[in-house]
Amino acid sequence: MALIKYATREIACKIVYYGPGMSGKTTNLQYLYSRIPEDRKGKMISLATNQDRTLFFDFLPLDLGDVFGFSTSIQLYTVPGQVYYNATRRLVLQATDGIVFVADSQTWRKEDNILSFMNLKENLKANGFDINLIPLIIQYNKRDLIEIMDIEELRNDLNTMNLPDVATSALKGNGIIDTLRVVGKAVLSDLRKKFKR
Ligand SMILES: Nc1nc2c(ncn2[C@@H]2O[C@H](COP(=O)(O)OP(=O)(O)O)[C@@H](O)[C@H]2O)c(=O)[nH]1
Ligand SMILES: [Mg+2]
Repeated sequence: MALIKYATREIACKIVYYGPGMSGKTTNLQYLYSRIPEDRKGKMISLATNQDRTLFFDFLPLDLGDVFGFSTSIQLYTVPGQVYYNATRRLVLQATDGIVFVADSQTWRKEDNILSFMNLKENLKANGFDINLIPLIIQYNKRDLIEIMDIEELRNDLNTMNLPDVATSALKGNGIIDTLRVVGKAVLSDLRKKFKR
């Protein structure tokens, strides 16, 4: 749940980048970090193993400026994708306002994507979220590689709910800012609905 401070007119939202290990979640945040102006970003924190893999999470705070008269910030997190880190994933998902599911488009990652998406569903449920209500978008990453699945195949595997989706290359930076824009929009329109209730 977004933290809303009426007295100081501040909103803080949380977005989690989820997906199988090595799909490009950390690379998403690194690219955003490299592109966002100094005065709009905080320090990026990565807790990684010595093989450079996310151990607990990566964290990047962003300042969105004024939204509905509130000064608004977004905190971006990634989860470790490796199967055995499930307790950590569940913990990082707590109180999130939106999710980007980062799929690896490579043909050989088909099964890993599907398993990770099932794992997301389970962990959302365990945290008391309704997958039909939480702002969720799908990213088909690594589109710059050769042996990749068609978008249609990825949609069949992962997006039968017809969620907003984006094709990206986190390595080249294609579609990465767009991804943040799409999920940010979904989170803010969800917040607006909650405000009205
Ligand atoms: N070719 C290609 N490689 C990528 C892309 N995104 C990430 N990678 C590479 O995939 C590996 C894993 O990326 P990382 O962001 O650490 O994955 P994470 O486990 O999801 O955080 C790294 O070697 C990245 O450079 C992409 O869009 N294209
Ligand atoms: Mg990572």
